[in-house]
Amino acid sequence: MPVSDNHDTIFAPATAAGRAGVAVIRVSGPDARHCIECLAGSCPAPRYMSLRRLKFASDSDETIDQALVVFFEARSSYTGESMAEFHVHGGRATLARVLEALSGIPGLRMAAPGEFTRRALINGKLDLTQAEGLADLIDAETESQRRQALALTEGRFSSQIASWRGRLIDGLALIEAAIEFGDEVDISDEDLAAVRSNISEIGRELKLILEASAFSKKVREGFEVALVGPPNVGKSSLINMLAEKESAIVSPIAGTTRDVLRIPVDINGLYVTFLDMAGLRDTSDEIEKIGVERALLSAEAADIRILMSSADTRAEADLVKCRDNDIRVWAKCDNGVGPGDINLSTVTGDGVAQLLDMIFTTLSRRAAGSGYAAHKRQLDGLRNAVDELEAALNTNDEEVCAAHAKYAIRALEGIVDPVGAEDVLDEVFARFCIGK
Ligand SMILES: Nc1nc2c(ncn2[C@@H]2O[C@H](COP(=O)(O)OP(=O)(O)O)[C@@H](O)[C@H]2O)c(=O)[nH]1
Ligand SMILES: [Mg+2]
Repeated sequence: MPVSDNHDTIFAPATAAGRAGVAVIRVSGPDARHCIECLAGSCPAPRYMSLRRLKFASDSDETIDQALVVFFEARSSYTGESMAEFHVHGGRATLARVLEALSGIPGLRMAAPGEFTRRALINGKLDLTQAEGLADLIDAETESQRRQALALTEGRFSSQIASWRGRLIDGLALIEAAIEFGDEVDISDEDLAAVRSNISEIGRELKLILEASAFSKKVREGFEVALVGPPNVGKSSLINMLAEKESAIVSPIAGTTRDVLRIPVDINGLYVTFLDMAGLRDTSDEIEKIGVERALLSAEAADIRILMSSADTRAEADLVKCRDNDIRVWAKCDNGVGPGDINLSTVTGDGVAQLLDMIFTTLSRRAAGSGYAAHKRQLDGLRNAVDELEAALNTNDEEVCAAHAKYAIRALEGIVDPVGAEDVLDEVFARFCIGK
């Protein structure tokens, strides 16, 4: 997409396509007021909603709809440009006709995906981490995703970066003064030592965010919980119960499940994907063998494994090694209880709530200190800054130290404002939908 040309006026539906009570169409650019005048006759006072009869064009007798119309002046709009909003009835035909009317106005064009937000960014209404947060907010399906995205959108990460940047600039000023005017101004060794310890403290804080980011990333993308056990232990029955539908084939024939099946479940606001897979056993069936290999790989990569056993199945010992976060489940406890963290039955429903609770507790324990930086781009920037800060501390040469501190500052700045990096912006805004 080309850099937004602020002489263009763009429009797009802001609400999802399909049948709905109301559909909102947004317009941004210098002709926003003119659009309202063309379709609604006159422009209402800024930020006041007004009920208007929309005409197909200023000289047309055709009424398209009764709609609420709002005008925003450039300084107080989402994009930082003049904006108009038409809240029309949400039928496909109405929406299509209003869009047709708008495209008939000279100088107007349909917006590209994310173009409204891209204009907001160019006009300084938000920075790139906030824009990334907005895209996440629109995609958020669970509570934890929503909270994390909102923190990013509200600029929590940006202000954190601004504070690191400010502290580094203060330190850098002192080092540079020592280099330039060491003979004239009185900068003690203690002052320089304090700058170094400040740099090291900032490096530590950055690393904490990076450590927490593994969790933030999982909140954004989802955790994986693998159901592991011998054939017929009841893995597919359990996943169907969790999914509240028949997703996996359940049968008394061992070796039925072969592909890895992924079922998303919302556990108290955490986005968790359960993996059902082939039962682990030695088998001579070539296809089942591939299923078992895939199962072992998926189990290895999962955040938590539910290791299942039951009275009527024989575990093939040592196929998976037990890990810290594994949960051991004794299945089919309606036939009698057994060893394990939880006794569970998909027939009576016993133990299922307890299992979900345990998964939630285990995952939220890892949430301690979780942050909001979850995008690869943001994390790469933090890593670069950490490397530069470490290099700054690893030298006794003040000039080299100052140079690395400067690179660290630049790496941090690049996270919120990648100046001139159009490809980075293209990538971020490609994730947006049209109309945002
Ligand atoms: N009694 C009892 N039978 C179960 C339970 N869960 C599953 N089964 C039965 O065990 C057999 C294997 O179940 P399935 O879910 O396909 O096991 P998988 O091979 O581990 O996926 C089926 O006949 C199920 O009806 C349970 O909790 N109690
Ligand atoms: Mg199965």
